[in-house]
Amino acid sequence: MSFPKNFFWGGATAANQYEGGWNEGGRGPAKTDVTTGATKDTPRFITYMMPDGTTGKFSSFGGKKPEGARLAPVEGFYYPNHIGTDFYHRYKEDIALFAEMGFKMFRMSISWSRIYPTGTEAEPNREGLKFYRDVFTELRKYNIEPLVTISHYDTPLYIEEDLGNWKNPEVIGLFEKFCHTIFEEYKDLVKYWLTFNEINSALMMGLFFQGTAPEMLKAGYINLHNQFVASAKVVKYAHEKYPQFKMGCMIAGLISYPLTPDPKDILANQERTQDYFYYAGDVMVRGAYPNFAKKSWKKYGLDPAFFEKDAQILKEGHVDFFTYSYYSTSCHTTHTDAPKDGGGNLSIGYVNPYLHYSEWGWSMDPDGLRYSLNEIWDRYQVPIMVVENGLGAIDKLEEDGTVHDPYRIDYMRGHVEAMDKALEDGVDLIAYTPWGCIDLVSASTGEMRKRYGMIYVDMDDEGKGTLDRFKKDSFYWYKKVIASNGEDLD
Ligand code: BGP
Repeated sequence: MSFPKNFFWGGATAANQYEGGWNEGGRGPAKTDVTTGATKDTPRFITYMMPDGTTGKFSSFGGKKPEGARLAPVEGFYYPNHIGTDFYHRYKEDIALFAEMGFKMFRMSISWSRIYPTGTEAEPNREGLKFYRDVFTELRKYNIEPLVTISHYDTPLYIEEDLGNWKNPEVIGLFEKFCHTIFEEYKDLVKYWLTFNEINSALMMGLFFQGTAPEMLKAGYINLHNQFVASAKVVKYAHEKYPQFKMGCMIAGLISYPLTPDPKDILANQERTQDYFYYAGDVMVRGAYPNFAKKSWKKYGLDPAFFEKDAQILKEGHVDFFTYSYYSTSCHTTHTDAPKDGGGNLSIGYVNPYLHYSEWGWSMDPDGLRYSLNEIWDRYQVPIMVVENGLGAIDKLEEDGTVHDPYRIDYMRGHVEAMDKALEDGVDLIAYTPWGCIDLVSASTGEMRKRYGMIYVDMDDEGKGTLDRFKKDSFYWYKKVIASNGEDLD
């Protein structure tokens, strides 16, 4: 086995899906607090209230609220992110379980609205700061290295609703303030930081919904640019002020293959990979827009000067390491009569006849992990972390408190083997933090039944359950994998 001695085995979570305590400790609301639960075939809705007290909802995938409406939780709907799986109250118990599995690293995010409830306050919320200090201190007690995502899908609602979110360049300053606060506060406890989770998701609309309006796609490029600038500014700041920090990017692993050897498919897939994957990676790791960016700007009638004006700051704020999420791969083709992958309306490409698919229509492709690791390493030559990976599946809690999840063990084994081979290939891979190491709320569907964890949490899609924790078979398997540094995969 080729895993280095100091390899970071661990797990990954995000505050909005895991933490709960949504209206406790002075926390302000985020958009996920007004987003309902759903299923793989129905979209999550965002709810609102009109000045006359009437209420309504619109799809979280590209819907729009009516004039005069205010986003709000309304009666008769269930909001799974309000509770998540209650890390807020149970972090000690959970961290003890992670330590029992042998975690060396734990990926989590800080809820921005727990520190600055609207994002605009002059002073941070001390109670919020204390919460994360307690969590990091608890992790350190077990020698678990925190890996902190600064922004993981939970901008304060006020910024989203009243300030126009990332299309407003003022938000860059608010983000900087937030980062300066947490850097100073946790400088002795946290070393590894990721600025934005899946930053390329700003463009993913175009991938999910073929019919997305060009103005929305155009807005995606502008939002993304402002996030790049925000990231670069705080990376530069951190490098100057806290030389011990390691700053990383986090890109959604939209890895795809041409569906056929038709050269048109090869080109189409290359373009897709450039647009959705390397566009973000190049800016964040190389510190400059790639040449193919000009083509996209032209396509959407965007003025290159808007992007080029910040060239210096992008150059000065490039990251130290690359991280990505990797669940599955898809295929790309110009032959559009081929069957689509995904579940419900969340398709990202075409079905690969050589792969098997999960209950949510996601392909299972360990070789794609090895392939992508090699591609990324060749391109960027900076250390890489796989910070999300896993199988969303329905698990059954048995009467005796056990959960038998051989499908998850098979999935993970395949991916650990793939990483082992990539290390042999010469890739500088330094960490593996599988997603939802403990069950939490699904981002795309809001479901609890789509479980990734090695720890089962008793909670269902209607918010019923004790929130008690149970060790799945995969818990014991992963513990063995970590103890043997990737050698014992049986
Ligand atoms: C990634 C997100 C996570 C996570 C994961 C699994 O895109 O960064 O927040 O949720 O996907 O997706 P889902 O929860 O939709 O199954």
